[in-house]
Amino acid sequence: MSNSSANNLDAFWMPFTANRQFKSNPRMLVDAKDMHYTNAEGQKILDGTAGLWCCNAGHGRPQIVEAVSKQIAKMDYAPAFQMGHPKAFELAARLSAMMPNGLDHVFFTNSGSESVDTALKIALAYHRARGEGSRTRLIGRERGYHGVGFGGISVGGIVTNRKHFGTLLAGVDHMPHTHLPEKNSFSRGIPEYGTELADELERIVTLHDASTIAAVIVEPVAGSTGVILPPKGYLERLRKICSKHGILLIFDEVITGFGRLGSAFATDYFGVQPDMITMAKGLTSGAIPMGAVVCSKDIYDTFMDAPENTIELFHGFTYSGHPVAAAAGLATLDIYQEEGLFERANALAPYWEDALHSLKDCPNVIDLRNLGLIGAIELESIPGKPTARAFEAFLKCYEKGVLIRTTGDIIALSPPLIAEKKHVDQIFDTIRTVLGEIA
Ligand code: PXG
Repeated sequence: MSNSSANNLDAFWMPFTANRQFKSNPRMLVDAKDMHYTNAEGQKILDGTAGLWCCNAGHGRPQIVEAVSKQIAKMDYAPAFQMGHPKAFELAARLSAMMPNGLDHVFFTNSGSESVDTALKIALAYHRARGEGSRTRLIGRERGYHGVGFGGISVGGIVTNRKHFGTLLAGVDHMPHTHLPEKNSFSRGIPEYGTELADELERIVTLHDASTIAAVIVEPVAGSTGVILPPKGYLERLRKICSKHGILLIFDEVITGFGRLGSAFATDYFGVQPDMITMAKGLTSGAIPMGAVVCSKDIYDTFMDAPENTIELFHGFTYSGHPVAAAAGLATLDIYQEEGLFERANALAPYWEDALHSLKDCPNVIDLRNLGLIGAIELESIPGKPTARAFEAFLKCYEKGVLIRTTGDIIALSPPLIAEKKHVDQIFDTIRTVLGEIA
């Protein structure tokens, strides 16, 4: 037996974390309720990030706790293949009812990464089922984040993944990102310039030929790489180009789903309908891991053309539609609905926007971006030390009792949708103070 103790932090190899930095000065969270965490020192920390963009209903919601407890006591697990249980069907039906018409079949996963890889596989198998098996290319975008599976990092556009993990999937191409600071800095909401960047998809189609392309995947609003917004009309144009060439359009709504923009999904916010939507995070308000891919009727029906006793899609996870996760999902959707949390986010968004843009004159702020209850503060990097300034801001905000998230030198904010004006004030007052202190 190894000599373990509660204070030994060595064994846990932490994800996406500077392990040695953390372990030299741990930030340990031990409790969570509504808008706040409590750390091991007993300090209350205001959650400016909804965990990691996931706890949209806030923390420690009794309805979710009760639903999960009841389900785990009643039936902890049921085989996901060739067997079923009622709650997965119920949740799928509820989700499908939240979707625009025609997006009505739900495949369950356990995370955003699994949702993305699932959607990409469905796209490939769909074309093959239609007799267009030559459509094998996948198109993503620079600075896209689609999780950490091999599919996701291949269509994603993050340099470090390309540097560290080899050649990735073959047959992937990328559109340019839509971050145009020279034209769009300090835009409020959707930026004006850059619609024509969607036409790069036409160039890529011309290069590879439409008959080789299966799908295009984008985040309607890119989150992880620093909040990159789609220029006015951009997503509409992508939709048109995809439809024209028989290419499936996938919206990765892992962060934009479940009210983040003040509507149920980004597809509603932008009025642009993809063929598939990937989701996770807010599906259970972060309480239990769960993800899903919602597909169009056309995609589902295409698979259902196969002989009746065959497995139509050769794909699935041990925990697809896990009963406890499904119970958490149902309770979460109830909360969203009963408390009108998406509408509430929408109502708070103008206040949020004003509060964010009040930081314009703070030291080293070179851009501010927002949509719904998302905010980004881009800081001038310290020469030769990229990421250092934002990380210092992160540490100082934490000391002062506010949790923010940073990527590169960008501060990204996404509070739970139950946030009130006083929380918004505390988040931005703290950041203003900290930016002054670290100038
Ligand atoms: N797609 C998108 C658009 C995401 O934002 C994933 C897929 C992957 O989800 P999973 O559940 O496999 O992690 C994500 C995840 C951040 C941050 O701070 C963002 C994510 C995860 C962790 C941190 O920006 N997004």
